[in-house]
Amino acid sequence: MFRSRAEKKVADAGYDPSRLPPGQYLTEKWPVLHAGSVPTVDLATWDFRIWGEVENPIRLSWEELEQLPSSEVTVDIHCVTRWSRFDTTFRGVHWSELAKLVQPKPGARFAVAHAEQGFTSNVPLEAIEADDALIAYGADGEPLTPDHGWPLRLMVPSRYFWKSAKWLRGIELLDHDRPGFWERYGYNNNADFTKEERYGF
Ligand SMILES: Nc1nc2c(c(=O)[nH]1)N[C@H]1C(S)=C(S)[C@@H](COP(=O)(O)O)O[C@H]1N2
Ligand SMILES: [Mo]
Repeated sequence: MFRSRAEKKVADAGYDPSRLPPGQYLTEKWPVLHAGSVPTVDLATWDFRIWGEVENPIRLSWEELEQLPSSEVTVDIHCVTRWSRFDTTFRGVHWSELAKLVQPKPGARFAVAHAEQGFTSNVPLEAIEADDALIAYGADGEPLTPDHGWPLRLMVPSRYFWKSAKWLRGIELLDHDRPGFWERYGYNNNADFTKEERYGF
């Protein structure tokens, strides 16, 4: 038996219903969600920085970022507004490649993603160290579209999708946690969708 109509729909679509986190429903489309507007980005002046609790802060141009080894992962994404999308394939640079360059200090435990227009999101460092997380520039075989974060976004599949900052410009490592944009607005700091950590601390 299914716990909900939403689970039955997942099974009818040919997926294992246990893939649907509590309180979510499956969508075939990929909705677009963000505060503010889609920023205008010029790759010629664009840069990506990593700073904070690192031995060697870096600033990469688009060309330099593109030349780093890339990898691909296929993940399910879960928005706090209750839609889930299964099997999106992302391409990008794994954190481990960037960690080789910056060398996080032993005290580095949290990451703040910095995006265009001052948007931020925070995660424990383990969340971006995970095998299936990426600093992503492609999805489903194409470059990201502007509304999904082109040229670069964070993709942290272990949390509700608001942690996955679009139009990413940098990552700051910290020895303490610092709530980001939606977290300060009342969204849950940890955002584990398996526990429905949606709102409140
Ligand atoms: N820069 C930026 N990134 C953001 C947001 C935002 O407002 N600004 N919203 C987040 C939220 S709430 C969600 S659900 C996802 C949506 O990503 P999508 O539009 O690619 O589905 O982006 C996240 N990343
Ligand atoms: Mo969201």
